[in-house]
Amino acid sequence: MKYRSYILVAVVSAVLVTLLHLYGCNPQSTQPLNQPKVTTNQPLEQEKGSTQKANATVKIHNFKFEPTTLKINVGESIKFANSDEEPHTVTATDGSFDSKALDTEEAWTHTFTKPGAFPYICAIHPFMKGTVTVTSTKGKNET
Ligand SMILES: [Cu+2]
Repeated sequence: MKYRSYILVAVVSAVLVTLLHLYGCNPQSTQPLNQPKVTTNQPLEQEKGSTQKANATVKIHNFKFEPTTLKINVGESIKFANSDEEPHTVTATDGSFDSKALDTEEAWTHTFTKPGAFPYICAIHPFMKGTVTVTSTKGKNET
């Protein structure tokens, strides 16, 4: 009979320890451990070049740059985002900038440091045209 009560004590102790462990000292252990992790997912738009926030965005869609003409100030940047199934480039006709090929959902940001008009094309589809007009802000607030 003594042997049997030893087993009973042992079982009760084991249950108590388990209960304490689950609900007492560590409530988080009741949550499933195999939750899917989402941190390894890549962002939808892969940034090329500068990671700074762009002042304006040109969407490349349906073999067009939208908007076709865009005015910004010196030192501001434009993000070009390709939402076509085809690869496109943003290539200045004077060679001052070139995004290289942008895949679907890929974006490229360029900062314009010189004033002037910058016509650009898609090197893959040269009929795609756009213009960025960069305005100097020097002396604007001076009299
Ligand atoms: Cu193109």
